[in-house]
Amino acid sequence: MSRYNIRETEEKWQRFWDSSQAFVTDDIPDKNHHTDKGKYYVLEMFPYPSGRIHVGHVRNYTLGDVVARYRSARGHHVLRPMGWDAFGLPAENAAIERGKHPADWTYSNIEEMRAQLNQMGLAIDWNREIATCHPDYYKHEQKMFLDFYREGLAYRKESVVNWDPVDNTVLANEQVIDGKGWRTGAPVERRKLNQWFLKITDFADDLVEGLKGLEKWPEKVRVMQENWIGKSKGLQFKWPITGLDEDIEVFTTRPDTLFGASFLALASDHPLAEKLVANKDGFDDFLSQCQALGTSEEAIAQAEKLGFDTGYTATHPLLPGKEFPIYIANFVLMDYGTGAIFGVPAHDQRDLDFARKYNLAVTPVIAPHDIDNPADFIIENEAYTGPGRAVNSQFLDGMGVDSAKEAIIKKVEEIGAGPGSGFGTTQYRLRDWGVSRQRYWGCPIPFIHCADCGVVPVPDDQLPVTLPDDVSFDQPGNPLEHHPSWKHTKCPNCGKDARRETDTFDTFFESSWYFARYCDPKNEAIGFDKNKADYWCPVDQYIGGVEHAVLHLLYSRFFTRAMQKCGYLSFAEPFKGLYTQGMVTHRTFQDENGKWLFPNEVIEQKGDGGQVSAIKADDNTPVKIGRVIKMSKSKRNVVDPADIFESYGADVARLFILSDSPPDRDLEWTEAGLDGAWRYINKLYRMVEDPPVPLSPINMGAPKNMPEDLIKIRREAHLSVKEVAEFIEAFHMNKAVARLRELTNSLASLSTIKNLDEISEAAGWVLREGLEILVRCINPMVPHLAEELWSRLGHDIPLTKTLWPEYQEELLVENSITIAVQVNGKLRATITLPKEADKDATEKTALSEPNVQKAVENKQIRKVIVVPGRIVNIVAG
Ligand code: ANZ
Ligand code: ZN
Repeated sequence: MSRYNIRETEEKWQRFWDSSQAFVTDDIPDKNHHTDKGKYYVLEMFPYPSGRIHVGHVRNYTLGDVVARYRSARGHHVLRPMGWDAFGLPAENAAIERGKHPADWTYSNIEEMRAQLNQMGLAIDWNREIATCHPDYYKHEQKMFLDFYREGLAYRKESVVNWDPVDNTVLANEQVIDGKGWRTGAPVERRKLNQWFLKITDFADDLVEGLKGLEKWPEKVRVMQENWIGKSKGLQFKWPITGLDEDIEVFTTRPDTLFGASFLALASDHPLAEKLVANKDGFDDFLSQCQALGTSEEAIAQAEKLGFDTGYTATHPLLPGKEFPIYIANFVLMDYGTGAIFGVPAHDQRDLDFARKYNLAVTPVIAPHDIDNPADFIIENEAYTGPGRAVNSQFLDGMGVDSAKEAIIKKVEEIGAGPGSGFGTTQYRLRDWGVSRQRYWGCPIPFIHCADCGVVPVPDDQLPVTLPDDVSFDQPGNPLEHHPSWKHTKCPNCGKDARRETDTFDTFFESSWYFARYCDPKNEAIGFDKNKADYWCPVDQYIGGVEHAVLHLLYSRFFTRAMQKCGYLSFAEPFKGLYTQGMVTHRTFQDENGKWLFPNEVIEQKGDGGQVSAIKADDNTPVKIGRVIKMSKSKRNVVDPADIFESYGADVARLFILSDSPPDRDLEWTEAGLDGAWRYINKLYRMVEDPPVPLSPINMGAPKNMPEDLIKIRREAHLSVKEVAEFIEAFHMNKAVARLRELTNSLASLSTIKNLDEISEAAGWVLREGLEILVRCINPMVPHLAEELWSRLGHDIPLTKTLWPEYQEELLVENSITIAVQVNGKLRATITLPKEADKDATEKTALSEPNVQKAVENKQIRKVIVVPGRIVNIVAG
């Protein structure tokens, strides 16, 4: 029996797809194309060219491939590109550690990874490949940045960076480990530098609102984005400082708790702080304690609440005669709200911790509904943040939280607590996007600093500003800064000596618009033609890891709005559909000394009782099998896709990935699972090579007489066409595979069908029909095998040009039934009848069954009980 030569076959089809340009798409396809289903843009998050693809990539791109091949079989114009998110720190680290130029390292990694992706047999239009580190790509984003600047969407301001005091260099967040510089181990300091920002906050509200229309996004991602943007409605108003001609403006989301206030607190870097502390003893110490906390909101939330009493007090117009102490507090952030708060210890945990420490009053002003006498409601160590009724609150008493909020806002408006105050306001947690990085391997920010003219944009006709090639990494810091000549230039404005901006963009910048570049990747003049982007976008199906649920997706959504504002395109949302795939996990292994082992260093064995144990492959020493966790290099529980392609081929890997778990769940990678996929692929191959019944010739009309047993198989095949399509569209790839496996089994069962000799022609026809359906439906998952079988079934036109099968609606409705025939209470046969068959017809069919005849042989039939549609009982003796 012939065996399926996986590797040879896969390579053959890959060459064929390549030479026939099977996946090449026109920029704007001819409207009179063979179908009218319209465009479909499939995109997977592009990889960072680290050098090798990992199993997570394989899962991601397999999913994208199923969608792309399926959509194209449904008659869509499919755009499915691929490229490289090629700027970033690892290339610089390689340069520092191995003396390789970041560009050489990156481009050679791209070569290797492209070859690996090609081994997967992906339906990618490689003519559209982009690498973001190439000036042909990044020159366009420099132009965009200048346009954003002109529109007021880009600006410079002072902000805090991580500073390594030993290397005298700025560190990226990922270079700070436990508060220390990754190379020097020195405690990192906060420093202020002028940095470039993008005004994402201009779109804060629109970015929240837009989420509502993203129905094809996972709910959890929408919630994460919403939380990140953090929209709060509240009240902003002023408290006059006693004895000074100044006010403190606060922002609160709980105006209803105003009568429970017991102090005011300012951020340590609040503009008024200096004036209020005015050389008071101990403030410098307090300040350095605050500084040591770092900038992360998380750390600030965890830390002990500390304050510095300024000695000043403030009053509130609604609370005449009452003075509130003003503190500087470490838990108040300058860049949220107004940088100042009033503290209500009874109803805010931070305020309560603070009040206990500094002996401030704790007055409950909201009592839970089940408390009758407010005096019974006492706050101990836990603030009450739930619903209830206002108490101890003058005219608010008795009101619910929402009415009390409204009443206070109205009152504050009435008395007008200072100009611009007293109005309900909305605050966002979202901060503007700082895009400056003090690194070499990124896109240069196209500005020039002139002593006389200030910050001057590089004129459009001088773009791109390209990176210098001759850089050295032998001293710490930004190589662009140290380069002998690169940064020296002339001011475009006055012509005097000037200095180039040496910061480069955050690499999220490149990935914020790449989806649009793919629509017109060769355009030299502009980033992309507007019509082309408008034709293809938004991306119909975006697929990637949930780790990008916030930043990348939010930045892209902002960037699209910014591009829209500057006239680059006419839509606001880049990704109409989003799917986030789960992780790939694997067992972990450790040797006797606790050293982690790679799966391919281990032999797993099954004991008599089915228990699994393992030994080391090289010396047979025992191996401890550990938990199933996300594949990670540090635990060594990784498999190399290249090895899998080598030993099993791409289709097996693809099928295994799709079979086991729903794509949004974790997938446990196992040898057994791969074996299962491998066996199925060989089985399917044999179905065509060595069919269960002789296959009828291609393009033969349906035979006239079709027994019910065969109709049943046809029905299953046609039902599969419908269901597999539905499963794929719902991303239930595992169910689609399961359905097709069932169909395979049913087709295989043709060899055991009753009266085969008499109906062999019809059986051969049903087998062909079933196989042709099966092969077309499984093509998105295992395209090499499917193409091979399709051609072995006698088709000249490849599957890449073949449409999804049509199913016959009338076949799906079941018009026959199968019932049991018992003789003296024993099951002897099953018979299949038209649904409407009457008693007589049912009895006749039952008695003519050979097995029934055998059972009543030499006996007298005493009684035949027919329950139509259910059962036939024969009593004989
Ligand atoms: C009085 C109050 C009473 C508050 C109460 C809360 C509970 P969200 O919902 O996250 O927007 N706040 C305002 N600005 C702050 C800043 N810069 N740093 C730290 N905290 C700040 O949070 C809004 C609440 O957080 C505000 O409402 C304010 O405290 C505090 F029972 O005002 B609240
Ligand atoms: Zn100048």
